[in-house]
Amino acid sequence: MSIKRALTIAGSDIKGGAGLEADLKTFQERDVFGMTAITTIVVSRADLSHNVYTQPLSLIEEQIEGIVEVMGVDAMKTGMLYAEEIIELVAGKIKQHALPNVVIDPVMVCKGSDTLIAGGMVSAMRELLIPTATVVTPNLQEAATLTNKERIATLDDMKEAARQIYSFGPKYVLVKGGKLDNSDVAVDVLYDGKDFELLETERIDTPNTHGAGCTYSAAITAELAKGNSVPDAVKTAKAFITEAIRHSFSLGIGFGPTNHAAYRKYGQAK
Ligand code: PXL
Repeated sequence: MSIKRALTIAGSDIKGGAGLEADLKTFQERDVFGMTAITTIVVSRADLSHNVYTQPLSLIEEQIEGIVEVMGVDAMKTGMLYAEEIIELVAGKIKQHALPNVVIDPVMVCKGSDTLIAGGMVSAMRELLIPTATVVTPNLQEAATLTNKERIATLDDMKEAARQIYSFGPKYVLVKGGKLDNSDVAVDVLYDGKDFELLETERIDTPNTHGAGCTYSAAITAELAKGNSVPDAVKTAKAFITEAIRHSFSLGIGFGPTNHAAYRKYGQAK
């Protein structure tokens, strides 16, 4: 049996809907073997506060070294890295080991909390991490922050942001427009430095989208691990996340999770 291996370098979300928990569930659903290097542990409480516990740099490094030595990697993604030093470390490891099929999800904030992640983080992402990306997957807020814009309000703004982010050095940019104003479709823009491809689905109105970005980028990672091209990987992943949002549910306190099993159970997986 030869199963492809997907690594997530990400934070743990104790609620199980986002972070490396979402990644592992998605990897399993898409039939790749999931592995983790844990950067932070995010603890949510009943008052909707989050506490983020960063793991020591040496521990993060040792996890990545161990995975490379013992398991090998067919594709990988990054999620919450949280601190400038962690971004630097992870970007260095991706380069040092020439890790293939790198999906960078430039996570900056969690839903329900507006504390932007520490200062030098954004420039470290721009200068060190995003250049390692096969595909970088900002949402509208992340794309605005990365390009020093107040906000991204139109499809043209999304394209312009994609152009600018492409100039940081990734192979592809996917700007996710799920929250675009006055839109009844969820349109994402994929840019390869030449052409724009628009991926459009209906927009599903639900508060239960906790972990949607993690899940989408994990699905892209899984498809790349299996040898698919970036445009094909993104299309399958978009269908996967659309079903996961359509069949999302309320669970616990706060925003509910997406349904990682939905594409298999109700979608077009067969
Ligand atoms: O969805 C962003 C995110 C990423 N990673 C971790 C998180 C969250 C949001 O809760 O907890 C670990």
